[in-house]
Amino acid sequence: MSNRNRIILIIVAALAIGVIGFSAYFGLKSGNSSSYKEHIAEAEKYIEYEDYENAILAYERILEKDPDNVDAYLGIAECYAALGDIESAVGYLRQGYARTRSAKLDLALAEYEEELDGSGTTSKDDVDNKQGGTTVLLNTDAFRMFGGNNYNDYLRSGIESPVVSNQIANVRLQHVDATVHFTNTETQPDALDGTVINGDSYPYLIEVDNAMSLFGGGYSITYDVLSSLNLPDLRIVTHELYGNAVTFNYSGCIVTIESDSEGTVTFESRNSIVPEASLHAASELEDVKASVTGHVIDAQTGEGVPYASIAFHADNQVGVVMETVETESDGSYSVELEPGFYIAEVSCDEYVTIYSELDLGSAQTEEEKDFIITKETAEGEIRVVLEWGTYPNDLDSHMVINGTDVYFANKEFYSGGTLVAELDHDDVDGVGPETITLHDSSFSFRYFIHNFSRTGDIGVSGARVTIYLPGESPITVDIDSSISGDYWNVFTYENGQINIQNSAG
Ligand SMILES: [Ca+2]
Repeated sequence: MSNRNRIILIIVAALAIGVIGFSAYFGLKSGNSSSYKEHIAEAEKYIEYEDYENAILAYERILEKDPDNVDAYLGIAECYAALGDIESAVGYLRQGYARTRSAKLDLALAEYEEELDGSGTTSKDDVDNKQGGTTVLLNTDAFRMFGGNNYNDYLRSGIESPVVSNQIANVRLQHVDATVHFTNTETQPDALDGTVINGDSYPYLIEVDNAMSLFGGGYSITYDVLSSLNLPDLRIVTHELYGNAVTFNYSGCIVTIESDSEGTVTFESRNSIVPEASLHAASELEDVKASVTGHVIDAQTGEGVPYASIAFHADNQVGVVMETVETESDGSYSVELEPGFYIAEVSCDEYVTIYSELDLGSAQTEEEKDFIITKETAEGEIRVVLEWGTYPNDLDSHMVINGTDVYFANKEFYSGGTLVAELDHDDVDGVGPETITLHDSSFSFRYFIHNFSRTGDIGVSGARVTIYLPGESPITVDIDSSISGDYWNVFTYENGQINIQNSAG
């Protein structure tokens, strides 16, 4: 993920000329006969993510069109109750009952009124614990970067100018709120030469601004929840600087985070991450091979592709082939590679061959890498495949054709009884793929991505969209990492022309 900008297929952000510039938001609001079903599906998915504010907005959109919709009143009341705001829940139910005289609303109203009389106050603690328990996930991409990157690797992924004083060089990372520190140590005596950082050296210390960014965000995390993540060597220790701290080893990092005496960590906790590579002399790191494992996955089914061939080229796609492997019957593969930069050429009968980069830092001993490939498209078909990193959990692809949005809540679009476009499935647990196929390329459309779960920023999601046209090389668009907000406008397709946007929506 750190090195995507090197790939040859990359499409640089281009200004789309003559593109209709309406905001991505209106794609969601576009009215049509199935919008009720879509809003219900949206609201239910928001509830799954405990994003009650957006669920309420989705129910309110139903009420705008249909003020007598009993399910929408009930849904809103449930959301407010989940937020601990029983008074608002009761308010909505009263309003709904006054309009509809529905027995269902009357019953719910009685239950909530009883709860309101009983407790009087809201149960914010319950809500916090609930959120803490379900949204916590290990930020594996960050740990992999901290454990594997030397100075050259950080340079490639983007840094600000190093600040050197007292023989310590502090390097601020771009796109990641963290500082990496370099200095000469016993194991790395040549890390710094005056103000110049040696490209092969590892930071002796890394600090993140927000300790919770290591766990997918949020306010705090208890020791119980940390324990549920199965972190190797996790324990509470006394620390000379922090007082109490939790410590664990993960992905080549020794991690220490300030905590209270019970081991609870908050977003403000001071922290230090030490890459184990910085503790070994350079000579010990030579001849260490990385074991790379993963799957080749079919973009439409999400299943492994058996007997696909992966050729690992050194440095670039016409470079020497260092290793070739074939996937097993479940689509899995494993290979041992020297540290370095590779282009993997993935091919299989009836599938479009892809080229994908693989960056193995010199301290890396394990790497997981999946490759997503898709069958050749038929004449007149266009297939668009979305993939991304571990965070956010849920990005959604949207293809808007003639004002109809094809997305998770409306997976198919028919015209005159013929299926024109379909979403294969909604990936909700990170990485992808999520694939939309347009069966009739005489239709124009625009394609955008929505950060549904918001468990991470879209700009650093590593999102990549690959556009497959029959008989042509696939076009790859990697998200511009400066994009913020919840929407990414990727491209439009009009009159047979693809116009890359790669802009915030
Ligand atoms: Ca999704």
